[in-house]
Amino acid sequence: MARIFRIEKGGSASDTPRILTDRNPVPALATSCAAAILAATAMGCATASSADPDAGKPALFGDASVAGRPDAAIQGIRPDAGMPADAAPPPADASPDCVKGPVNLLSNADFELGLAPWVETSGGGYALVVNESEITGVDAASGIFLAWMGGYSPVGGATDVLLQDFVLPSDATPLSLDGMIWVDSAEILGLAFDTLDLELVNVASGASLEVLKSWSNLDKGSGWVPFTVSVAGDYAGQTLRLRMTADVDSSNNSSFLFDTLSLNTTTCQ
Ligand SMILES: [Ca+2]
Ligand SMILES: [Ca+2]
Repeated sequence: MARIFRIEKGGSASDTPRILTDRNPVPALATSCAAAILAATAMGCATASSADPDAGKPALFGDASVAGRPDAAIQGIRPDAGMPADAAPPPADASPDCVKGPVNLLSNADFELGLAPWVETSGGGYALVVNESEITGVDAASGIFLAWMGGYSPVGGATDVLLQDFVLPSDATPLSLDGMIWVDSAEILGLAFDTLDLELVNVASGASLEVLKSWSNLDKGSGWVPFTVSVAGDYAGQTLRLRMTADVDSSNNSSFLFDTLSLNTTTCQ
């Protein structure tokens, strides 16, 4: 129908130049064809005129099957002819550059850089990250620096706190902590007078999430002891705090020494 419509419209004087330019350089043919349409059908008109110049204008009708049509040739040489329009995009969660591997989420985990980024609070006003030379008979488990909690017994007791915040990646699993501890104590009775709690804290709320492990004067020994604890909860994506809290009473010193910590998980790197 479009073809017939355009021929008829081209019959007007005002439209003739555009029609000629677009599709019919021979007005006589258009006239002839129009006459044929009046006498027969539109299909008959198209078939009867083998020299119809419109046959060279495929863009108007999209018939690529006609031999010699310009668009047929163009499609034949298009470099992407016959190929899928585009390769399927990768899934949104694909991370080709991600290689999962073990990481230690703590910074300065062996204390060799001094205090930062650990944060200390000592009831007795002591530095909690020290050089091994400050403790008689003790060598650091790694390097020359270590954490020393307690070791004094003031009236009313005291509390030492050493903590570090860290971000647990959203894909991090599982989570565990290992390190070296040395508990020394002058306590002689079989009761826990001096204690140390190692726990995870939610930084935003300040709430304790898990007490990972506790020690007391009852764990006293004569050297470094390795320890490993697993985190039970799923805190992926949260900002957490690893906190060590030593509570000592007013007599018989107990010391809790830490070194070579590693907060282990597996995440993209
Ligand atoms: Ca160390
Ligand atoms: Ca004590």
